[in-house]
This record gives sequence, C-alpha cells and structure tokens, in this order.
Amino acid sequence: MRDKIIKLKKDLDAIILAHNYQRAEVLDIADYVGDSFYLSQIAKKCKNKTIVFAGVHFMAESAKILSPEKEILLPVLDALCPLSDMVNIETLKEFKEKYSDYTFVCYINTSADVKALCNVVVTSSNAEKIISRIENDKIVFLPDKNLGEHIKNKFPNKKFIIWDGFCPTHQRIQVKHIISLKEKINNLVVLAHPECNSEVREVADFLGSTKEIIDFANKTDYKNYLIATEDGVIHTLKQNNPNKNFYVPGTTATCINMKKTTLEDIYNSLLYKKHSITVDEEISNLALKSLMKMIELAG
Ligand code: CIZ
Repeated sequence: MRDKIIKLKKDLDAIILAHNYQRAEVLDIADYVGDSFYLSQIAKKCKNKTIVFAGVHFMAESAKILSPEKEILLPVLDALCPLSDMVNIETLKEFKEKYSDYTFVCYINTSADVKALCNVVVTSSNAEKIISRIENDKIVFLPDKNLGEHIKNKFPNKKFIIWDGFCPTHQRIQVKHIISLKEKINNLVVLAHPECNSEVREVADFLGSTKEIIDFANKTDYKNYLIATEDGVIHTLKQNNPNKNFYVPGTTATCINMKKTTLEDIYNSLLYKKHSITVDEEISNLALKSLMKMIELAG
C-alpha cells in the first residue's frame, strides 16, 4: 500500500499532510506532519494542486478556506471533531446579540460557520499572544473551556465568558494516572496540552500545543517524559528521541476520529478524489477574515 500511494501521489502531483495525532503508518507516509495551522499554511504555500489532509474535518476545511483554488481531500468524511461540534450556531448567534460589546475568539477546532461568526481564530500555540494584542478587555472564548480557563488565568484584568465545550479525549486524562506514574518513575517530566482539565494542568511541568510539546522534548535533556495529550504524538517523539522514554497516563488518550484514517483510505482518496472539501463562498470569506486576523495578530 505504501508503494502504491507513493506512485499515485507522484502521478497526480499531490502531497499528503498528516496531523500530529494520526496513526503511525500515516505519519510515516506524509510529506508534512504538524498541527492544523502549520499544515494549512503548507497547503497554501505548496505548488501542488491536490492535497490529501489526513486529519479531521475542521482541519481540511481551514486549509480549503486559506487555499480555495486547491483541491483539499479528506480521506474519511466522518473523521469529525466532537469539540468543534459543541457549538450550536443558533446559541452562538444569541451570544453575539447578548454580548455585542465582546470580542469573539474561537479556537481553530471549530467549523467554518463558527469561524465566520467570530472576530479572530486562535490555536493553542498563539492564543495567549493574540489575546494580549486584542484591545477589548471583554472576551468570549469558544469552544474549549480548559484552554479558555488556562488563557483566562494569564489575563486577570480581562473579563472572560468561556463556552462549555471540551475535547473528550483530553478530558479522559486523569491526574490520578499521572500521580501514580510519578510515584513509580524518578524525575518524570509531565508535558500536557492545555485542553486537559485543571487538575492535570496543575501538575504539568510544561503546558503547550502538540508542536510545543514535541519541541520541548526534542530540546531538553531529561530521560523520562509523561505525555498528556492524544497519544499519536508518541510516534514522532520516539522517532526524534530514541534514547528518551515516553509514558502515557492510562490507556485512554486515543482520539477515535483521528485514528479513522488508514493507508487504504489515503490511497482511495487519491484514486477517487475522495472527499473534496467545499465551503460556501460567503461563509468561507467571513471565516477567512477571522483566520487572517489570527495571522496578523500572531505575526
Ligand atoms: O491545532 C491543532 O492542530 C490542535 C488541534 C492541537 C495542537 O495542539 O496542535
């Protein structure tokens, strides 16, 4: 299957982008591996007209909004993000009316419709920087309550309204699993994603996005790391650091949506152009404004 994909990819002048949380065999065949925003930027910059995005729906959609002229293929159409589905558009419209003097900040894990109704998009890497550059001190943050609380704590003088969403995978990571591993393994350094709950965030030695977690482990010289995020990152961490040990808390940090895409799906995606992502033009233009605002404020 690997050889067939490589040949077809070459024939079609396509590239494969894979999110950090994908299966190991998908990460290994990808041209680029990273977080959703990095991959969207690669999709925009690359010369290839066809891009297979091995990730979940909102990621391929963001890439399409940034590069409407390109064909963005999502191999598995029901690879969805439960967190992004936690925003009901009608409720968001009511919030916008009720809190009309607030700036609406949405995490990149949202649908195009939600991005279109917000003022600026953020990622977990740039949320703090972007919010520090927003002049309005009244912020509605959606949809992840854990990332929202983590950011809110950095800005005691700003008023936050935080949506009640969460990532079910990160929510399953429990502090008791971290503490029991810390008791067994000496000098265990805990690297956690801010989508984790507050108890987990409190015991973490470092909090960051997938990219920041990978960079931290690459650059530091500890022996034992505990990784509190979706377990797909472990493959890249082990590849980059064969002499370090990486532990996971319990067995629960696997996102079933991220693991839906197989090599066969990628092959079929290239062969049958499955599934070409489209976004309504008006929604796309509005969502693009929020994404461009992120690029401007993060710069
Ligand atoms: O921005 C992303 O790709 C997500 C969902 C998480 C991260 O930290 O990379």
